[in-house]
Formats: sequence, structure tokens, C-alpha cells
Amino acid sequence: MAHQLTGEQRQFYDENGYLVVPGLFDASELALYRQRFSDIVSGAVEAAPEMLLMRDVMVAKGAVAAQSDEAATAKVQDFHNDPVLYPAYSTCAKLLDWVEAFVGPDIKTIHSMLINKPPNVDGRHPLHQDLLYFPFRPADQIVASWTAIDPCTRENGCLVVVPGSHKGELLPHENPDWEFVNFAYFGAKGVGSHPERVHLEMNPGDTVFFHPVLLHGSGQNRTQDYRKAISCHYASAACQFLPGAKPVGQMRPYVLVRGSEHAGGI
Ligand SMILES: O=C(O)CCC(=O)C(=O)O
Repeated sequence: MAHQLTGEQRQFYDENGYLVVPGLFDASELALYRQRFSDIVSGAVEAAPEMLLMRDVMVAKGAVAAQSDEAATAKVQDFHNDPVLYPAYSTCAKLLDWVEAFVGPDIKTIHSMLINKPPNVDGRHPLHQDLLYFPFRPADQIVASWTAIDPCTRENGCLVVVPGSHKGELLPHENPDWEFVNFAYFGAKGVGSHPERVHLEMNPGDTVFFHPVLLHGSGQNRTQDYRKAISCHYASAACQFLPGAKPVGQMRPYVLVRGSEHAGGI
């Protein structure tokens, strides 16, 4: 059943384009995600079909010698076939109850990631808008969940958002002019680091829901600890493809996880 947002929460989301929910996941749930990530990147378990394991660009280019698989990995992406992460995070009822408050009762998962920010690499993610990656609309029926697995601080590269930027347009994106940029970490053109950005420092288990047009990114991890987060994007099954657009395909299926399909929907 949909979580009922308070008037204050609804107003905050509408005005700012994001909402932080403290303590949505507990330590045992976060430990499960952490362990599964470790097992996947070390090869202790086989990566699920269609899952992408992405090495940090500095490691891949030999600029940094990583001491472990964990130190070498920027993220695992598209874990919709993983028998642990997907049910334990993306389709868990308490998360879907919140998602329903943003996108309505008919919910599809459209993308998933466990993001690792290891020490000793650049690892920055420039300010960008996730709608770039979704060939369907309306944007208001798409939402991201992003849950801190570790404490996320300014020092270790917490999420950064530009409040209210979701009211703007989808901007053109490009590779930032940095020496080391992870694969497909595009930045919104002309935005830079934006003077109105806000750092979302979060405790483990805190979850932020955000709009796909919200400008967001993250900084470098300047500590010697890891900064992990788990994230999933959701859309209403009623969303419709843009003219001429096609589903991304088998590699990233849109999976109905609550409610009903819509004729002509994604
Ligand atoms: O977790 C992060 O560092 C940022 C992730 C992000 O914004 C993304 O992958 O779109």
C-alpha cells in the first residue's frame, strides 16, 4: 500500500525535487547488500546475466594499482537478475510503498545499481539529470531511490543535488573536462559545480527519492574508507515511449513489480 506523504513531505518534493527518508533500511539489510557486492566483485558468486561490473577508470587505465576487487570497482549495474540484491532491495515492499507515493500504483523497475566509491581514485560524478537515460515520459512518473550503505559525508563523496532544478528542462550532456571520467559519467552541459548545490550527508539506511530532472552528482572520496550506496529507478507502467524511441532491450528490461500493465505503456 502506498506510503502517505505528509503535506510537508509532498511540498518539499514538489519544490526541491528530492526527499530524504531517514533510517528506511537497517544494519542487517545493508550488511546483506555489502556482502553480495563483495561476493560478486571477488567472483565468489557468479555475476547474474546482464549485470555489468564496472571498474574505476583510473584502475582500468593503470593510473592506480588497486589492492583488491573492491578497490577496483566503481559499480555493479543492472542487477535485475541477481537473486539477492533485486528482491532484497528493488522489490522490497517498504521501498515500493514509498515509490508508489511518487509514481502511482503501477510500478516498473527500469534500472538498478550498487555504487562503490573506493578510496584513492577520482570517482567524481558530474552534475547530471537521469532522464537522459530514459526514452519515455512523463518525467513526473519516474523516481530514483538511493540508499546510503555507508555513512555518506562531504569527505567521502556524498550525493550532491541542486534543489529545484527538476523544474527545468533536460539539458544536453557531455563528458566533463577531467582527466579521469568513469564510463558514461556525463555532466549537464554548462552547469559545472553549480553555486546552489547542496551536499546530502546521509547515515547508513537513509534513502533519498529524487526526480529524474534533478541535477545531482557526487564528489571525490578523500577518505580511506569505501562509500557505497544502492539505487533503483522506477517508472509508472503508464509512461509512454517518446516518438521513435525503443526499449533499451533485453539488457535492461522494464519489469512490472506492482500493479498492472498499461496498454501502450512502457
Ligand atoms: O552515487 C553516486 O555517486 C552518484 C550516482 C549517480 O548519480 C548516478 O549514477 O546517476
